Amino acid sequence: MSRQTAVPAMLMRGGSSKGLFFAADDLPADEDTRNRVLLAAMGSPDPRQIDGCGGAHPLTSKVGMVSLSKQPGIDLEFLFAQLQPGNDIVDTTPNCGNMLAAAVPFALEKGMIDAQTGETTLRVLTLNTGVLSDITVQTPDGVVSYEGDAKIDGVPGTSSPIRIRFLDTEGSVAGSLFPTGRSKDSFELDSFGALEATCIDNGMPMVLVRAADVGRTAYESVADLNADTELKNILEALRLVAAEKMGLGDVSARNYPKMCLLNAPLHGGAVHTRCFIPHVCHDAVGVLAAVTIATACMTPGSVAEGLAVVGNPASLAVEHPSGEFAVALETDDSGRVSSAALIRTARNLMRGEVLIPTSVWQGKA
Ligand code: NQM
Repeated sequence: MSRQTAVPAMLMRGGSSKGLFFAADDLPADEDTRNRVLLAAMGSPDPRQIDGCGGAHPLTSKVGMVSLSKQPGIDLEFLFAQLQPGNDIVDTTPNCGNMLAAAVPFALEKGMIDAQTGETTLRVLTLNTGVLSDITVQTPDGVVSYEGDAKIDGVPGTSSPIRIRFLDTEGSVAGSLFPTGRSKDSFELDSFGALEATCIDNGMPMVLVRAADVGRTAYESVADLNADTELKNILEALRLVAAEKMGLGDVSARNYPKMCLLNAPLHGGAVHTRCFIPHVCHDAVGVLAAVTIATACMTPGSVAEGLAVVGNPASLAVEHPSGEFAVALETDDSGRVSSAALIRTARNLMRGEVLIPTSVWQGKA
């Protein structure tokens, strides 16, 4: 018999992210104890996460918690937690559209809710920010299917498609789409001078910068950008002042706003990007980050103006280091983006129990 506390869990890939999924009821109800359990499960704050299940990278150091909803018209509630290799913060403030993609497969695998035959669509409330989405998973014979023809860049091979339609992403964390009140601001940085940026939140708070304005192209490799300390220092200085102006306060210990360099598309898409989340360069682009960037491309006066090539809002490709991310935006009569649809894939990689030292949690009474 193990002297540790066994907590049922699944290791799941959600889009181009990966992490542990739990039924919320299987975790401690008290938030401080729950956070200590999650840190132990993932192995943070050790940067290598050697004593836990985390993958020593922000994209593989994530947790999803799922429960049935008691609210009318909502099927599931999803809570995302970002843990970082290297610190002991369990951040449940921002969204993660990639991990969200695995929430419905997890609930179906766990038997929380019955699948339909063919496809199963559930309405999911993301508790982090209150965002609602309709998520459709392929369930031939009433069982989740992971095999199919859908390809998402940043993940090898093909899988069964998961359709996500976000219903209300505007101002998810910052309260409004343009939290500074403008589609473009100029910031005076001590170390750099004046720098123009668009501060925007359509599901993810972001600060967008023209790559040329910081002497870069956004066509550099992820490895080169991760080694570019001068650039990272400029972006962090901008992030801290922009966040204050966005009403987000002191974000030095937060993983948002995300930073993004923009340039003209190279491969027929709408725009080319290099995102920082916020201190590591993303190998692809986040889901709600892509929705937010695509929204900026449609906005007159943003820093994307003059770079972005916007044809049909129903098909906007955000180019990133490992390919492109297609977003379909719907707009209302005033031109405001009212919903965003996209395809992700996910896979259950392992199911079992995560073992937590009893000094961290003795389990439920
Ligand atoms: O923007 C990375 C990811 C994400 C978040 C990050 C995400 C989103 O690629 O919705 O998915 O921005 O830290 O998983």
